[in-house]
Amino acid sequence: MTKPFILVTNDDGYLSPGILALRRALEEVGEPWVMAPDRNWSAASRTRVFHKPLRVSTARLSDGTEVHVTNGSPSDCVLLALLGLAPRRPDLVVAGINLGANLGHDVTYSGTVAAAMEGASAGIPAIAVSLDLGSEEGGEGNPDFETAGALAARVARRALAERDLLTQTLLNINVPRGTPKGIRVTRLGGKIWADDLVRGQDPRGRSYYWLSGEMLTTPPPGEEDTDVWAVLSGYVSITPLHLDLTAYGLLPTLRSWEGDKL
Ligand SMILES: [Mn+2]
Repeated sequence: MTKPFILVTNDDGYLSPGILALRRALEEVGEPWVMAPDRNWSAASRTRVFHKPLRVSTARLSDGTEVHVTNGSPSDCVLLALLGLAPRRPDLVVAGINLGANLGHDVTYSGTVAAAMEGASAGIPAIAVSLDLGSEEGGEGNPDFETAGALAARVARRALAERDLLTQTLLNINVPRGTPKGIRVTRLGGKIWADDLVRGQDPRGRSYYWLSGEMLTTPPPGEEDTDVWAVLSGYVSITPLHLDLTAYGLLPTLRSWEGDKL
């Protein structure tokens, strides 16, 4: 039997230690094939580069394995692979391991989740894997890729076994800091950042604005079933997501508007 073919990508760029750990962990599950961005696209969401040509080259990770690298976005990586650059259609798309959690409303900013969305949109089971670094995000830190990698491999095996269930759906996995207390299957929580605008002046006397903020650090009470609560409480969170953003609850009320005179 041929091994499952697994497309691996990320939004932190191919030099991120997260993709190295993910690729290695997925070798236990199938045949990983990497197409990753040549730079950091964090918070790029589902960007699609169509105003300039994409280039693809090969490079090597620090363990010597060959990867494919592009100037395109995380979503472009998946599209390039699906539209002919991968040797065959992937059985699974896995994005990560992202340096920083992707929880609640943040999933719509995330390039990691967007790459998994691209897989889901093509009808391929997909997984996004992110590691909470708290305030260390973007800094030095000492991320524990062992736990996140092992978890990604375990969920990948399950996703492949349930592939008929996971069409048009992705699994958003977030791993907490420290040793996880367990696994929670969750719904999306809310806003996890208290936004802040930092104003300053550059050396030429012009104003600049830096969009910044503080991440929530305590689990929001009354939201025990959410991804935000789970990760801030020390649990691994698995949230099934789909691309249908329709607010079904509003449809019956809004349909009365259909009778309005134009
Ligand atoms: Mn990222």
